[in-house]
Amino acid sequence: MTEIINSIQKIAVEIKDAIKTKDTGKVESLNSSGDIQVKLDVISDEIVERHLLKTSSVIEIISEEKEDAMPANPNGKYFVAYDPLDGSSLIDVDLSVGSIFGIYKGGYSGENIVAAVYIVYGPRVEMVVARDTVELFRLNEETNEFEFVKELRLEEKGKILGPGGTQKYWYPYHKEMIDNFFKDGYRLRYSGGMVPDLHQILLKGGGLFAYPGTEDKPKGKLRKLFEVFPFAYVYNKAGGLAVDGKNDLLDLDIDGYHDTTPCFFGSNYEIKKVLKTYEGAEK
Ligand code: P6P
Repeated sequence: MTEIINSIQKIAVEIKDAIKTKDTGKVESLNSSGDIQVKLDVISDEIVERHLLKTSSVIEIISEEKEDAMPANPNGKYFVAYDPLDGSSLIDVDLSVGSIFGIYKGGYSGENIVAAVYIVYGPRVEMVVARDTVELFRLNEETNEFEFVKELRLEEKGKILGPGGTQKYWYPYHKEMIDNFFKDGYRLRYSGGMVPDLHQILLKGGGLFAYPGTEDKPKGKLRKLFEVFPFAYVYNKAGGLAVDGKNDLLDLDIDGYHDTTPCFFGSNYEIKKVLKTYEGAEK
């Protein structure tokens, strides 16, 4: 596991440099989820692939940017699913973006995830590593080494709300729930980048991030393997909860590598409100 985390640190430094120097133009291709790719998506994917394929403890990798898994080292024991540059379309408006890594043992499912790592490329470059606890590291740009900052824990109840999905297509009961949170004084914090949005809630004491099922996307938008399971793992290990509206996200399996799911990540108080709202709710 340490070997993988060391590889991810090298990946982060190279992607950080690429973001600052490479063209953010679009390429003529779509990724496996049908998202338009920018050149940095392809560049970042190549950086991750190069490092993980030579990481001896990795047996297989799969990228959000590619249809299928890729064999790595036959004697490895970890399956790594990753989103090399989540929210890349935000780079051309100079907003923070991130890389997400789910580390699985025995195959790809919520139950098989054994660690999660994400990187935030913002005014600083930070890495969060979730194993038994959740640890924050910050890149020392002079040495290009990540330095431990602190352990992260969620409060029982927070004050930040990240309401994703197209509001026009929210189910009525979901809209009422979100409106009630705002009436309770929650602060809206939503950039359109899952990594910085969830990082902010984690570091600012908690709250709720929601990307629900909607009339136009009943299964939500965010991908189980590359985005949802890793952040569900982080939030659970930080003392919070992560659900699809009814089930713990880490109890879910996958039908295909690129499955999506409605997802809610947050402090216990807010997630219990979500569960109560969605219990028996009619669409
Ligand atoms: P919307 C970025 O494209 C992403 O996959 C996540 O990082 C983010 O949370 C979500 O999509 C934003 O989606 O529909 O609000 O633009």
